[in-house]
Amino acid sequence: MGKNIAQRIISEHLVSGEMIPGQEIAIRIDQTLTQDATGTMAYLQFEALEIPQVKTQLSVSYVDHNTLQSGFENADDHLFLQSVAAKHGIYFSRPGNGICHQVHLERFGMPGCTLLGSDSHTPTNGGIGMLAIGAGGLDVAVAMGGGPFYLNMPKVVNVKLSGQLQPWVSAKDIILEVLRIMSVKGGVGKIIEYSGEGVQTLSVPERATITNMGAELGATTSIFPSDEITHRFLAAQNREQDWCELKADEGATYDEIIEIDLNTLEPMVAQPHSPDHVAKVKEVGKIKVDQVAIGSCTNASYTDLMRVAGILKGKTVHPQTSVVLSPGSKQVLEMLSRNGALADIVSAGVRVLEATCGPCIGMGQSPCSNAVSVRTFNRNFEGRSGTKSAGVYLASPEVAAAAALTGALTDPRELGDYIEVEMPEQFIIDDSMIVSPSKEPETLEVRRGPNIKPLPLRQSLPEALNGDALLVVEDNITTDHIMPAGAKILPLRSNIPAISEHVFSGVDAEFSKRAKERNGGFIIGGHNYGQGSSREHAALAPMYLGVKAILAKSFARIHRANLINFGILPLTFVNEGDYAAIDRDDVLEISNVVNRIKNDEKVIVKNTTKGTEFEMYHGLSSRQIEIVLAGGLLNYTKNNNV
Ligand code: MIC
Ligand code: SF4
Repeated sequence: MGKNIAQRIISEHLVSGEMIPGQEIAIRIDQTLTQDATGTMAYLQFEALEIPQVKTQLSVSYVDHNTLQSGFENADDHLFLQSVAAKHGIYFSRPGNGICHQVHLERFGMPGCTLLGSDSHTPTNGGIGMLAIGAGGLDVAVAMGGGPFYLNMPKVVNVKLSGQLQPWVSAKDIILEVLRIMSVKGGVGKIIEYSGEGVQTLSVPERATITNMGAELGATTSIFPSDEITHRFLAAQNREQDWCELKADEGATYDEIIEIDLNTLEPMVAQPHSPDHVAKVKEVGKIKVDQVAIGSCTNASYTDLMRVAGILKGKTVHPQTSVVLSPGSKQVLEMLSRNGALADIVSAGVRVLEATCGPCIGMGQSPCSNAVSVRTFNRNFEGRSGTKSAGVYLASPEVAAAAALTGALTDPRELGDYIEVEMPEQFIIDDSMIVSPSKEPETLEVRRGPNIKPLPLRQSLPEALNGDALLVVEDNITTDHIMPAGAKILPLRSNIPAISEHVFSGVDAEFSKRAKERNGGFIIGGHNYGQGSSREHAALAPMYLGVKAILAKSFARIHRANLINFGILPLTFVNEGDYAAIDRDDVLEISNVVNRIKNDEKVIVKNTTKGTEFEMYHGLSSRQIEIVLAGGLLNYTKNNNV
């Protein structure tokens, strides 16, 4: 039987398991990437494995998140990352060189290879035909040490694109349409593979916009074929040798098919506070816009920003609207500066930032109270912008630029003639901001600032878990709820005791204090608990506070894996109705847990406050059982010498 693209790459990298959807498999990882906000932990974990040099074909450490240096912490972390990279065979992309996914696409991504990244938007490189998966830093550390990556074999969904986008409709509108159809949990346990004649109308950066935001579906990853367009993109990056053709076999089958006619799409937005709350711009109407933010790993490519420059050229942004732009990479910024487009942007009154994540992760540029902020980003969770009362609308660069000029949400088709932008035949290539690893690693000292605290570890799983229901939360709780980011909290990423004070702070300011006073306990969640980012701090900090298990209706993939990696049991309700019968502060008891898990039995939870009892599934593979029993992946890896 013919294979689809995802199955082909997985089969070529399969280390163990059978490719049956839902069953655990392990794959070999060719390349890894980290970014600074998850990277400090990942490299502390890599150091704990005591492996001198990475065993991957290529590992890159990027600095793009924690770039606002309002104290010594971030700068110290950058030095740690640079020195640890040099010592262990890792390339280091300096702050200012760009957002990890964009730079990786430009300079390193290779069709047909596997990429594991400690960032949930790692699937961006699916735009170039990589099997690119986001994971917690510890999984990436293990992969750097040559270990395989374990995941459940996903189903493969085929999104067939026909027709061609109409003027002013863009790649962002395609992924918003997919989100409208599938929802933020519709992609869990699935790979989204794109095909159809519509694919040939999309450039590599446009494809990358789509695979990037596939993360918001909860999908394992998304992937495009590698074709002549991919070939030309790589040639324009002086990387023709990295190209290979990649297409589904004749007769390849899929678990699900979704058809989208590009001709019928219109400019769209995702309304607050969820990426799947999608509507047409003209349906939402001309609401007043206080802020426009253009950039992020979703929409800050050369063509995206050239179109923005073209729209703004010779005009001035609306006097009531603050407009900010962060380019995706140094390459993009340099090209825009050399061809004059940056001057058009500056002259229009745009506030230009460095090539980093910036406002996307609340690293500055938080909007005003009750603001409407139109952003070309991928997430609009409540409070993520740094302003809890703000409503963020996710949109294409075209919609954002139209709002920048008019001060209101505006269908860009009202702007008149479409602005065509050609893909360059040759990008400006200058890798001087990428530092190669040292040739004499043994002579190097790793630099550790006072903000870098040792890794907390968990003991092996005890016979019984007792404690209070510390918090009861709804469906779709994001890792931004669990472990908020932003300019004030992000600098504490290397300091678990300090960052743990902020767990759930936007949901319940007393959570951390309560958890500590009561020696930990349980969190009760709805569906899709832990959606969003790969930040393992959303597991590591609750672990530090003594959280023993999460009782939820269902989990997001990366977060569930992170919980297991840090020895927190992710349990799902056998009867979802039992969720409603638990109140905050109820005392819960799980006895004989080790045996029950070992014997693959359901776990029984006693609610001693209510005098009730109910069952939970653990759903762990035999390997995951070993990890949980050992108190986490680091203990397991060291104990087993793997
Ligand atoms: C995000 O977009 O939420 C982040 C910040 O890039 C995270 C990683 C992190 O929290 O450091 C992600 O997407 O994984
Ligand atoms: Fe950075 Fe935002 Fe992309 Fe996360 S989603 S990697 S914060 S630009």
